[in-house]
Amino acid sequence: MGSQSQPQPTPAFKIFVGYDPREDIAYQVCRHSILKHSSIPLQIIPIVQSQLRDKSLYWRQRNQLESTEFSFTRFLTPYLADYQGWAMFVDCDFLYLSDIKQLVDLLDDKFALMCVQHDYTPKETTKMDGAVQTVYPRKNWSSMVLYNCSHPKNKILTPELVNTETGAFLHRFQWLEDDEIGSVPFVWNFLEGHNKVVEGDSNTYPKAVHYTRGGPWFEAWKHCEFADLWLNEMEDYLNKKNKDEKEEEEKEPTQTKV
Ligand SMILES: [Mn+2]
Repeated sequence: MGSQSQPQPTPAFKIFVGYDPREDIAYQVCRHSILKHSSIPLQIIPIVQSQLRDKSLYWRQRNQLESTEFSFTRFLTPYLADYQGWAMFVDCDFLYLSDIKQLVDLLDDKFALMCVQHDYTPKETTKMDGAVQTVYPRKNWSSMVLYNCSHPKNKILTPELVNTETGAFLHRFQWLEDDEIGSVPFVWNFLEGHNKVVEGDSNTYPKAVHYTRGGPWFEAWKHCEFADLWLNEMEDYLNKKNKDEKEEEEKEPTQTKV
């Protein structure tokens, strides 16, 4: 009875992927793997440092210690999402094996952000020679983050702050209290070379592999764990790309040969 409201289209879930021109193929395969497994609409946006510089959103001096071009730009995610809804940031060296919907289903608005809370704390605080062991608090937490962009605490992440704060402040989420940081299962940021699959325990099977040491797109890591999965996905990506390009060519009118 009465007027029927049109079903609203589900807004696409935004995923920002750190882009580095030296690892273009890693980005392409990561993107392909996310889209291929997803049952929900997605918008995948590469975070490209040169574009942010052109728009005057990023002006930090380049530092030799930054291992990728997105070391700091990742923290612009809530800003780039207009501080609305949830959005994800992920490094380009991830390979998705599962539907991102399973991760979106875990989102809880009581948190300002959610991530895999890896524990890197070494068992001994001093090494055998008595030297102090270097501890990196929250190491790798910032490599895959689900941001509650509309959370008031994240309003602090302006371009001004992202361009001036220290790496420690940003990577350790020091603008937040501990209880504002939610946790998701480690299989969503499964660290190659660190995390291990336990035979028969499906809770340990990776849903997203993070080639944090370097992936098969680098000669030195061609034989790392899960290298075959990444190489197969690259094949799949290249085949699809070829097919799409052929279809595009066929659509164009035949050229008259002279
Ligand atoms: Mn990484």
